[in-house]
Amino acid sequence: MTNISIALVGNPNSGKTSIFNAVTGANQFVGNWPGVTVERKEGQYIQNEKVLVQDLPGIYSLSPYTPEEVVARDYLIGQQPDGLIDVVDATNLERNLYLTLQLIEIGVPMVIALNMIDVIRKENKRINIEKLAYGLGTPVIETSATKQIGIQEVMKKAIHVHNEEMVSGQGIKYDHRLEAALSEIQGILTENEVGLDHLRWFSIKFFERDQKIMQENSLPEKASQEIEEIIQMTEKILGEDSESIIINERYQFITQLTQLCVVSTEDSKENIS
Ligand code: GDP
Ligand code: K
Ligand code: MG
Repeated sequence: MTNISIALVGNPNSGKTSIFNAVTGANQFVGNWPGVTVERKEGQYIQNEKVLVQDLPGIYSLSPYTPEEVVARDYLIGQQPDGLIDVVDATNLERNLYLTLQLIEIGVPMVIALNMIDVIRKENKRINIEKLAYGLGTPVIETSATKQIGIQEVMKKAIHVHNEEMVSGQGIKYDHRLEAALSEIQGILTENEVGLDHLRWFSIKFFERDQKIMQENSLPEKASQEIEEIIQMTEKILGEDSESIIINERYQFITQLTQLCVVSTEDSKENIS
């Protein structure tokens, strides 16, 4: 049987290393990613040595503006882990979900570890994980790395997601005018056989005019021009530059979703009476 690779990814201080330590125990190898002074941590799953777990560097985005973002993005796109555990700090849900949406856009099978759930419970807050999972199209499991809640479940789910070859997040849709532009760009990329493994991700990156992606995936002049025309038309219609359009759409989606999902216990009592 071949190895299964599972990667932990998330914002700094969301609890990745705590979960990594809990699932790998002493079976860890520490080094650096090639060419950069970014720490690389890999380990074998305590319950199955064929499962290799990566503790990816903490990041807020896949832009990539920092060496950590470059490492994480290259790994996710280039090496393609079999499963991804997105470690989300539940006490900072809105900020953390900004990265989550980008991971969903890539389309790697993933599961969300809604970590620090002990703090949420202590603060008498409640996050409706069914609504969160439904809204994101991704399984969500509540975890606490310090209280050892949900950790093995999240690993099992990540391996299961891999086995079922489930690709999450096909359901997230932005403004219909942006979606029209993205689907036209997808068509052009498909014709030119660019980014076929991660079409939604690549269409968004081309829409953002991501220099690194455009350089690494060169298109014929005519195709590039067509894409540029689509971008300029959408910018005109929506009245913003393309990068801001994407940022705003992501934040709007997140704001609406968190309003649906996060309830304090006080609120829910008021609603009943
Ligand atoms: P990383 O930067 O994502 O690797 O995060 P760490 O694993 O280093 O955790 C950051 C801090 O949060 C540490 O002080 C941890 O002890 C703490 N921490 C991690 N997970 C939890 C959790 O589920 N609950 C609580 N209360 N603290 C946690
Ligand atoms: K840390
Ligand atoms: Mg860490």
